[in-house]
Amino acid sequence: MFAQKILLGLFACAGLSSAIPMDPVASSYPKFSGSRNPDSCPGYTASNVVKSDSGLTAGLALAGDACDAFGFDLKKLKLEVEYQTDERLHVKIFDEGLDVYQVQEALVPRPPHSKASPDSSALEFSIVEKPFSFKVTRKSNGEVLFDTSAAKLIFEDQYVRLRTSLPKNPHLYGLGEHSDPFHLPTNGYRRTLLNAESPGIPNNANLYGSHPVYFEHRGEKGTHGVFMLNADPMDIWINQTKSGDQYLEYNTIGGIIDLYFMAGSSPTEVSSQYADVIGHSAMFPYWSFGFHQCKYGYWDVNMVAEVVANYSTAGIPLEVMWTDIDYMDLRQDFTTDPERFALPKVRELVTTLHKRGQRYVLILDPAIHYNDSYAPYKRGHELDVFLKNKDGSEYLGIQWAGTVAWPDWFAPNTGKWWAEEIAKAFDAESGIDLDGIWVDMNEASNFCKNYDCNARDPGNNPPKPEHAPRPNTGRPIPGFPADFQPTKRAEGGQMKGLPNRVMWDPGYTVGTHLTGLTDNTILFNTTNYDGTIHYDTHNLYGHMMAHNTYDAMLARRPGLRPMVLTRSTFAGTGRKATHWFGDNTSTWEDYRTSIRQMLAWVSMHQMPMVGADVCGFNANTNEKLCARWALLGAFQPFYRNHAELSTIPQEFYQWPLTMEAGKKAIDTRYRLMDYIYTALYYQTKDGVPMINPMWFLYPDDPNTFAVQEQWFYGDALLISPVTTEMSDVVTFYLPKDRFYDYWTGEPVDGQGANVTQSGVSFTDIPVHIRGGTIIPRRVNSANTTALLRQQAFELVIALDAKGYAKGRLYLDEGEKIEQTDVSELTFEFKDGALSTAGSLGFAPATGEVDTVKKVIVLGQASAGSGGAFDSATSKVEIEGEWDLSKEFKVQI
Ligand SMILES: *[C@@H]1O[C@H](CO)[C@@H](O)[C@H](O)[C@H]1NC(C)=O
Ligand SMILES: *[C@@H]1O[C@H](CO)[C@@H](O)[C@H](O)[C@H]1NC(C)=O
Ligand SMILES: *[C@@H]1O[C@H](CO)[C@@H](O)[C@H](O)[C@H]1NC(C)=O
Ligand SMILES: *[C@@H]1O[C@H](CO)[C@@H](O)[C@H](O)[C@H]1NC(C)=O
Ligand SMILES: *[C@@H]1O[C@H](CO)[C@@H](O)[C@H](O)[C@H]1NC(C)=O
Ligand SMILES: *[C@@H]1O[C@H](CO)[C@@H](O)[C@H](O)[C@H]1NC(C)=O
Ligand SMILES: CC(=O)N[C@H]1CO[C@H](CO)[C@@H](O)[C@@H]1O
Repeated sequence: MFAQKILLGLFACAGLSSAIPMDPVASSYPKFSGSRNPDSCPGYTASNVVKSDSGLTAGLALAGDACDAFGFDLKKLKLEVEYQTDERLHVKIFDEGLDVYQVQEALVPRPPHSKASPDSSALEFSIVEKPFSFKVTRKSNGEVLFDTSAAKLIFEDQYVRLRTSLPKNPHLYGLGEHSDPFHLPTNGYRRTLLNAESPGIPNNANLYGSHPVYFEHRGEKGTHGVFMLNADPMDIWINQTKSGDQYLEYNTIGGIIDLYFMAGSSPTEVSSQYADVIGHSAMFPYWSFGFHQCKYGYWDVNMVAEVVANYSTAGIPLEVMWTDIDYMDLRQDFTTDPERFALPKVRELVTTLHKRGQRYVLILDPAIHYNDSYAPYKRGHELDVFLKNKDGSEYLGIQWAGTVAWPDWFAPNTGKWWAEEIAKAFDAESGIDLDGIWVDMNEASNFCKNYDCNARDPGNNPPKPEHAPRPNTGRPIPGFPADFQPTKRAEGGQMKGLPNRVMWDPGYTVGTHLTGLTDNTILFNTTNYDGTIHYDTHNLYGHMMAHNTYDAMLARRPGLRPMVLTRSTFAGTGRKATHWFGDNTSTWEDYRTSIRQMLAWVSMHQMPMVGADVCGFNANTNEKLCARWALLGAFQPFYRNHAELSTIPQEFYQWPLTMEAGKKAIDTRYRLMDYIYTALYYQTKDGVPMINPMWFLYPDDPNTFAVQEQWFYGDALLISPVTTEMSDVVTFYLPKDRFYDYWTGEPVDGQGANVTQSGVSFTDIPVHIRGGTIIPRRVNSANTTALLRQQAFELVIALDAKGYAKGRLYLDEGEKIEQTDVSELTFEFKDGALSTAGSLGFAPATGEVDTVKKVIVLGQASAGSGGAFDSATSKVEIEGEWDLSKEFKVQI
């Protein structure tokens, strides 16, 4: 959540120029004085290559005079190669002295080295000693996947370059977070990874998160993935040399080279292997698939209640109500505005929501109002949880609350303090008994542009909330208590970062959409408690906040799966949190963008519970866009309508078309909830994505490689929305396969060609079932997910051309972390009969139902032995009663 106009206003009054000045303040910092000529760099020579049973090590020495292109060349490096599993190869190049920053193990736990043998590995590592380079080859077909002879390695304190050559016209994906084409450009393309406040989610720019992993698809020759575990700001160039040689090049301003090669060879296998590297997604509660409503500008608790009531009156199921920073007193975390969101009244709201089977989620920002009479600050100060200046005083910035201090997530008490504040403010008995937490502005976003900002100047404070005229407090800053701890400094050999680096304008300039590297965030020279500095750890700030919030919610609601939504992320954040795509605009362009972003997040970044702000965040939406978006969002994992302060209201009940579309969308989504919940479960278990890009299921069909406006919801439902303004026509691709129209059940034979469908009303969305699949769904929808669980099931069997189909269903209680009674069912249809198998431990709670009342077979040539047969659509429907807690067979 972000109000662009406020920031712009702030910049204007701060009067800063857009050029990045040389650091005028910190004369103690060395100025950059390198050659800026990477072509002159000598590269490295390998020696002492020692092979072991499952890898090799070597020493690397600078092969000539230092070039000091954008920093100082490191003379001695080490190479470590591990065949970790048969499908995963780990290649690490780091400084001999172990000073260079390495991402802390606790933040991104490393996968185990299972010591596979080079002989059994799908990949082969080969080394050229002089000039040093290495190659990774797929053994089965000799495909060279990675070859660093494309350019000499450069390893400096503030610049690391590694280039690999690639085949011509490579099919590359991933490298989020961005809003660029799903199928990445290959010429002159720069991907910057530098987490930043990004209003309008611009194209070709760094956004809120960093996921340095790419998937490369080579059609029938296989798919592989490459993950670079480096959190420093970086540019990844995908470009061609003058002579047309294709390459991908990492340019980081620090850290080491830490590469994980994942052999695939199918795209879903790469997803699974990546999940094994950075951690599998958490399982999120059943209710988190319900429909969510939020808006910045629900300016009092009465209005929040009114929105809930209006949804009800309109007959549109609302599962989760959210409140943005409006609820806070003076924009301070853990407070409620005494007039507009009086605590007793908010408590009453939550009690009422809970009684109705609905949920409540609130926002928190990382920045803590710097004010001695603000208890969360005071307690945090006493526990020494805030980032420090060199002199031990707290490092200050400006955020919604005005002058703020920032939690240092590395300090020993910070997690505990955060959890205690959450426990206190959201205590079920005396506070707000919320169900989930949304963490925002955690890149971290700082309204101070850079070191030139006087955070203590009340004139810099953001305007007070609209709709809430209150006295201008002015907020003079009190002096610092004497008991501040001096900041710990890094000592050598601890992988905490080299000393004496240039903080403001290192030689290599990453391509941020902000005007400077360390703009509008926590200054890069700020030291963390463990001695690392923000220069290296900046991209991990949101990741840490999200993970700490998960832990806090778990402590607050022991045993229950936390629902934490975060804006800023790093590789592995999905282990504990969900994400929305940030602050975009109510435009058709952004509606389309949400599709390709979802594809990358779910299938490549292992963050399955994602989605865009439905109907758009910034600027006014309209009835038709919002109607289409209601349907689009229903087939994305996280489904929340949310808008900015100054926009018109956009709840689904605001317009007739939107209301009709929203009802249909939610009805369809809810009936399919167990199907998608099952898909999430298998993603958490196996890393197999719950949303499939079309090429994941048709990897041999080149027509699918660049498809970014269609997707598979689960692995059975192909969604092909109308994507252009005020149109009722959509052209979409159908691979050569058997499909069925989801709405009519009619068979549609894909020809490996585009199909144009017209007359798609604003309350329709084309959906096809892929032949060969079985979809469990509820016979009816319901107003809440709790009531939904009281509906019986039906099974939709969509036969492939050979009369075969299979599917699966996972059933559990829905919210507990430790599940004891679960079912993992498989359904199979062959030789004219449906059969079930699997573990059958699920016992429905009182009122819940696990019976199947209907079996629907699509693509059946004749009536078979019973049931109603519709020859026009070749559909058979059989009613009956089958218990999912027992194995059963149905003969058609
Ligand atoms: C960071 O740099 C700024 C600007 O030069 C300086 O005022 C500040 O003291 C530095 N902070 C630390 C922790 O060195
Ligand atoms: C891509 O490479 C070409 C050829 O080396 C070069 O001229 C061009 O500047 C590069 N593109 C960008 C955007 O740097
Ligand atoms: C709720 O509905 C009423 C009646 O249509 C309308 O006047 C009111 O503005 C709505 N309130 C909100 C917050 O949407
Ligand atoms: C701190 O907050 C209190 C309570 O809101 C307020 O009265 C006081 O003016 C604030 N002090 C400063 C220094 O901002
Ligand atoms: C289908 O249409 C899209 C959009 O017009 C186009 O880019 C694509 O190449 C077409 N695919 C095929 C197989 O014709
Ligand atoms: C939800 O509740 C409304 C109002 O009580 C009712 O009309 C509607 O049928 C319910 N919807 C579902 C899907 O049960
Ligand atoms: C990717 C994308 O669609 N970005 C758009 C987000 O919104 C801003 C403001 O409308 C546009 O300028 C971007 O192109």
